[in-house]
Amino acid sequence: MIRQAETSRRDISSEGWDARAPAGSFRGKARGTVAALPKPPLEEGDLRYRSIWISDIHLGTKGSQAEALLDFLKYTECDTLYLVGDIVDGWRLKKSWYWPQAHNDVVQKVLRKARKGTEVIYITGNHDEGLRDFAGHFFGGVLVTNETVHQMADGRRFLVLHGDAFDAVVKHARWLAFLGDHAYTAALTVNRLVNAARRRLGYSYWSLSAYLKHKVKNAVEFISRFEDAVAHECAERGLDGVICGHIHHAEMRRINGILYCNDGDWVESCTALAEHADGRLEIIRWQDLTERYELVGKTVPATVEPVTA
Ligand SMILES: [Mn+2]
Repeated sequence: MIRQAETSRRDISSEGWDARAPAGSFRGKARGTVAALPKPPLEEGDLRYRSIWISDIHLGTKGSQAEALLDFLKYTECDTLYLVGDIVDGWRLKKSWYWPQAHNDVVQKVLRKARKGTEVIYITGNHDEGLRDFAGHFFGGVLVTNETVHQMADGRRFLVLHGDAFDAVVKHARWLAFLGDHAYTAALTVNRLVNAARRRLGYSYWSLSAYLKHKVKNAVEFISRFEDAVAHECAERGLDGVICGHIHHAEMRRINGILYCNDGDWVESCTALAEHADGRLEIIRWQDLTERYELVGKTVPATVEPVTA
């Protein structure tokens, strides 16, 4: 059965997820007093992490915050960079070509990092599902794969995947919960087969986010169903946590003993997930970095205007 989530934000903060997070430490403080103090300068590559996860960049669409992402990639450095799907929006590009310089610069920046020693892993999403046929191949030093398991510095093992595989489960959660585990597993398989068939026939992917927009009242419920489904799959596989994207909603919380992490997006919220050298995880919000540091040589204004996808 897909159990009701027993979530607890207390669990996470008691482990120090929030308390020791440098980028998030200004949250909740009076912004007026912070602004009056001189900010520490931040130069290229100053923010070092073991791993960084970013997803849902949607390059090739007007909503993509490519300039902000370029700066984020400039000030951060990591051993492993995970691109967790929907990086290039293949569907939109098929409909109408939109490829400004900044979008090209993001691609170049990532390839440059790969050349200079960063391990770059591209997990496919539903908007870049054309790449799914190339899983297991390297492109310019970037490994393309559909999902992977990441081992944190402290030994914990996390499933890393985009998350669209759970769309059918989210959509039909009510009767699946009633029918139990076998139906849940079957739904995952059906979801994969149906979408593979749609892709071969040239149909576009059934979009959860578009569906959510039509069901605004239920958005919160859908997000929690998604989180429960992903965490359930992770528990089935005996892993400690999961890192995904897809729903454009950054989050880090415990669901039935599983640490559910979502790295958010670079269309609306401009967020990433990062692992520190000791295995500690943190959600990084670009807005927080611009407020906390004096960004030396940044290319975009400090305030990122959110754009709806
Ligand atoms: Mn997606």
